Amino acid sequence: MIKSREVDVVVVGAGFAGIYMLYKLKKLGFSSRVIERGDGVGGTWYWNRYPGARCDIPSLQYSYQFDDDLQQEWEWEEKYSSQKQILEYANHVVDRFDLRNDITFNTEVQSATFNEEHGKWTVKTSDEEIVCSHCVMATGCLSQVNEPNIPGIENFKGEILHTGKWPHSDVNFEGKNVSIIGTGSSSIQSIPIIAETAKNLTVFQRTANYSIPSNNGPMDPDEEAEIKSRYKEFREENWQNGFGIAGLENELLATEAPEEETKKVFSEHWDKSGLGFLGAYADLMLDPNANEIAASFVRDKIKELVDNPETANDLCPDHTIGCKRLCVDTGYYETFNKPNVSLINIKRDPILDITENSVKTQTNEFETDMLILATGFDAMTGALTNIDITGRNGQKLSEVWANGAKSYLGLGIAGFPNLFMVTGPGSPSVLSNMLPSIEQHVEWISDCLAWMRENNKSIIESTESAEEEWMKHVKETSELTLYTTCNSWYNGSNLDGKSKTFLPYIGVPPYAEKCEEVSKTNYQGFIFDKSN
Ligand code: N01
Repeated sequence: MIKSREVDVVVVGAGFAGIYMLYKLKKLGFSSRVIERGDGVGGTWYWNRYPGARCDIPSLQYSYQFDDDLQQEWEWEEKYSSQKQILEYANHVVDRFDLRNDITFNTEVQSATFNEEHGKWTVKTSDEEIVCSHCVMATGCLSQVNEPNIPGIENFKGEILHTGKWPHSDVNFEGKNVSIIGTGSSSIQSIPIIAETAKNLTVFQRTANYSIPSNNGPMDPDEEAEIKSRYKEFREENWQNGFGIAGLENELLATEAPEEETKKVFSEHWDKSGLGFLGAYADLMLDPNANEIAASFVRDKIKELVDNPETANDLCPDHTIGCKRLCVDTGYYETFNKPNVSLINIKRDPILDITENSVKTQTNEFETDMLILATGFDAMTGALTNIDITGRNGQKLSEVWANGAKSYLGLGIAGFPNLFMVTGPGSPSVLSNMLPSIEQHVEWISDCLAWMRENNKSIIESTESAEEEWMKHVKETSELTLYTTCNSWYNGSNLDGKSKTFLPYIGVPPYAEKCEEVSKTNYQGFIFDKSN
């Protein structure tokens, strides 16, 4: 029997966004329910358990700051924490603030429908109908996996795994012929570890990727103590640079520096900065000549690290560095020197078919016991369009977004009243440090809900004109940079049939300022209690 209940707010997803949203709603005294499809919290860090999964933003930054005792007391083991410790942290936060009982696990939201007559949403799961005033979609930017339809894949008799929904039990590669498709961050992190025990590892690469060594290691106690002694200030400083991440601020231009100096600067960044490599100079994502200096530095490194010149050439990307998400690795390129690892450039030798026990390319056949899809996600929109969301006048979100997602500030969508997104398309999200961005959105949404309650407003929605103007600004801002110059999941071009729209907003400080201005002016760009 379908149960039904009514709450003020339904939150979809119990990743870092859903957890903090729930914490804030409880503090404000709103009744709420979080629906989570996994059997535990953690979102991305719950699902992406592939070998080597870790965060490539230092954990002292990729963590909550809303509670000072929490940020002071929690001890990260490494500079870049493993998926395991990040998941432990998510669970710790949930238990510390007593949030677990407000989450319904193992439950997928099937639909959310706005009832115009009552001004309420009905959220349906397989066994429950929840009526609520507001819906907060904390569904994550990288949570709907991309499972490509490769000819013959249904005939494969071995194990098929996806990095984005990795099994919870140990996966054994020993003695197996493993094939992995895709060479993004997930693949680049897992390949060195799989190669340690697999009999053979064959990597099918469609597009080579730039990767910078993480130089990960145990947490430096002096650095930790120094940051913790001025944590608030440290967080505020980071929030002031374009991506909300320390080490990406620089005013020097690569195009104005002598060649010897750029080599020295890039070498220093290669040895210590990980993602911060792109912060070596201010013009790397603005000027193609500057970008090429950085790109050719990395290509030279690849050629130094990889013994076989043909493999090295295939591993050298030819696109703008940084316009696909930069990868950070531990021993990725060096892994191709192992005798059990081979690289197949599928642009030159395309995959034609998957059989019961092999991957067949145009010129070869690779025996395969285990096939790993490291093929990424329907990023930023997939988790939302996968739910049957119906707003005013019966409009379906999947149809409204068919030609590209539109939103006001990545928070609200015209025609979908009382529905908020955390780090939705049109906000800095994936081009920022996600944790502070999540906190900023959750705080903005909770302030708005509290303001509505105080001011007797029951319905909020963004206007079409505010949305159009904002998305125009998102587009224009992206066009000032080199982020739009290649195929990437930032612009939907990783998936056949997805509209090519650049979705993240570039620039944390102006974005945060705009959000503040909107709330200070009684939510300019939103309207309240509109009647039909
Ligand atoms: O996914 P991806 P990911 N046939 O989309 C290829 C975050 N993350 O899971 O480039 C053959 O980057 C595709 O090829 P192409 C991070 O933000 C963070 O690795 O589209 N190949 C590509 O090589 C990251 O960017 C961490 O030509 C196909 C690969 O599959 C994001 O998640 C760790 C194909 C997919 O790469 C996604 O990373 C891991 C097909 N049909 C991930 N379809 C941190 O460290 C796709 N590909 C925080």
